[in-house]
Amino acid sequence: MQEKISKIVNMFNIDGIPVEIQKNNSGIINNTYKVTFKQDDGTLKDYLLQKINSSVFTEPYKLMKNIEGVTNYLKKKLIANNDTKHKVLEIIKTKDNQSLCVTLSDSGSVEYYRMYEYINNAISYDRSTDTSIVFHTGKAFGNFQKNLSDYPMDKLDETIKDFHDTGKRFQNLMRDIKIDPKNRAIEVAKEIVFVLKREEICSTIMSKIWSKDLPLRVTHNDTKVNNVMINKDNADYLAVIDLDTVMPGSMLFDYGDGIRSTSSHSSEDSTNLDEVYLDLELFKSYTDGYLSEMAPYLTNNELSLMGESIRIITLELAIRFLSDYINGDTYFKIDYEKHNLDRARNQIKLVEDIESKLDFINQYINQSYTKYLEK
Ligand code: GN1
Ligand code: MG
Repeated sequence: MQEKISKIVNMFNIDGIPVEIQKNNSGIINNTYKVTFKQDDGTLKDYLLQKINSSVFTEPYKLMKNIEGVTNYLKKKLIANNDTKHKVLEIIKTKDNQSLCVTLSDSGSVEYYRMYEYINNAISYDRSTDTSIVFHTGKAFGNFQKNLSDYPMDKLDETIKDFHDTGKRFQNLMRDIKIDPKNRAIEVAKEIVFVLKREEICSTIMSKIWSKDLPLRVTHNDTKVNNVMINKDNADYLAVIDLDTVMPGSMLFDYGDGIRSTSSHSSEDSTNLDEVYLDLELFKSYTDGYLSEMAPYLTNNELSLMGESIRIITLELAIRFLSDYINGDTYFKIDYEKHNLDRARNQIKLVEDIESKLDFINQYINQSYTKYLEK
């Protein structure tokens, strides 16, 4: 494996020779490696190599075109705003000036690799209980959306069709239960009933987008806490990463998913369900961070659905993990047989807890909105 990876690494336009390759295990879709180069002057420099999961992202060139467009635009915004504190992902091209290195796997399938500059002096957290880090994670995604608010949406390709169409995810689950290729549906009957009871909320956001009651914006669509690089020195954010799903969408999915992933008291696959609940201090911090950037830009309809969006996106993840379990674990990477089932149960517990706290959540969002609108 190492030998193959170093061959791929050498296809990129980088000075020096690769001296170390380390696998990085965060992220449950693509494969990521940290690669250290010894440069011609003897100093070391790190890069990030990723193998794109091409059964999830079926058109890698379109995806890279999206990322090139968005990162170039964001770089110009940083300069225009005199923002020297934050960074933008930097794509490293291949020696023949392509954004992707294409190779064949041992079984003959086509594989796509890309390289980024490594963001130094930064950490990405899978979970953090530090309210300052959570505030800055919310701020990072709010700032990302704000800076892309005038990016021409027609330049973006849809990298995964119907990605946050929760209603479609629900229908797919119904289809998967019928086919039930691994005879697992019976085992998850209780979870299926939980989802069935909530069918109605699955179409809340998308139906309002179709009726134009909610605006489409350029959104990130995967606002997991580990998709923000945090500055080691001061807990400020350095850069938003994982831009594969940047597409036209609703800010509601970004905000809701940000809360789902930063503010749960336990990790996404924890099986100790008593410890899975929405931590309100973290929720408040993320909301403040997000609204400190985005409050002036939101419509009334967006504002009024922010609380509900947390519940909807968490239900969407429960549905996706459940579908993947029923289908025999073909989408998300798993570490053990029932990993997707544990993730689904975890998200279901989180939905229940969010539901019990919705009044407080809505009240706090309004309070925070008013505070940041006045600033
Ligand atoms: C995946 O690749 P990663 O880990 O950042 C997934 C997200 C899910 C998340 C759940 C393209 O994100 O939608 O919310 O796992 N990305 C894709 O952990 O499906
Ligand atoms: Mg990621």
